[in-house]
Amino acid sequence: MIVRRLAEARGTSREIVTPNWTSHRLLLRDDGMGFSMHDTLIRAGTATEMQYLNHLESVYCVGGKGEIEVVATGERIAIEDGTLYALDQHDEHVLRAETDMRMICVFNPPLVGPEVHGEDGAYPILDDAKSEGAAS
Ligand code: 9YT
Repeated sequence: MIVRRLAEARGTSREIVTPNWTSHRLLLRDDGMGFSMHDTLIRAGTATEMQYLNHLESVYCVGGKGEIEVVATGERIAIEDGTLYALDQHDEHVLRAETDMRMICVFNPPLVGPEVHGEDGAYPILDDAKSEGAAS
C-alpha cells in the first residue's frame, strides 16, 4: 500500500508551481497505479487555457468557486465544491478561478512528474530520458 500526505509533498519535486496554479503530485507513473493524482490549487483571479491532447483528465473541486468555458461551444459551467468534470473529448477549455480553488486532478496516462503546459495547452508525453526537463 502506498500512503502519501500533502504536507510531505510540499517543497519537493512533487510540488510544481506556476503563476496560475500549484500542483502537488501525490501519485505519479512510477507508483504503478495507471493514473496520476494531484492536489492542485488554482489561484484566485486567474484564467488558464488548456487542452490535454495527450491525456484524459478528470477534476473534482473540493473548495472554492470558478467556471470552466468549453471553447468549442462557448458554454460556461460553474465550478464549486462538489463539482467534477471529466475532459473525455480532450476538450479545449479555459478555467477561471473566482476564488482560490482546490482541485483533485487525475490523469491517464499518469504524469511522470515535472509536466507543465506547453504552448498548445497540453502536457507532453515524457519518456524516461526527458523526465528531467519538461516543457515550460
Ligand atoms: C484543473 C487543471 O487542469 N489545472 C492545471 C493543473 C493540473 N491539473 C495539474 O497538473 O495538477
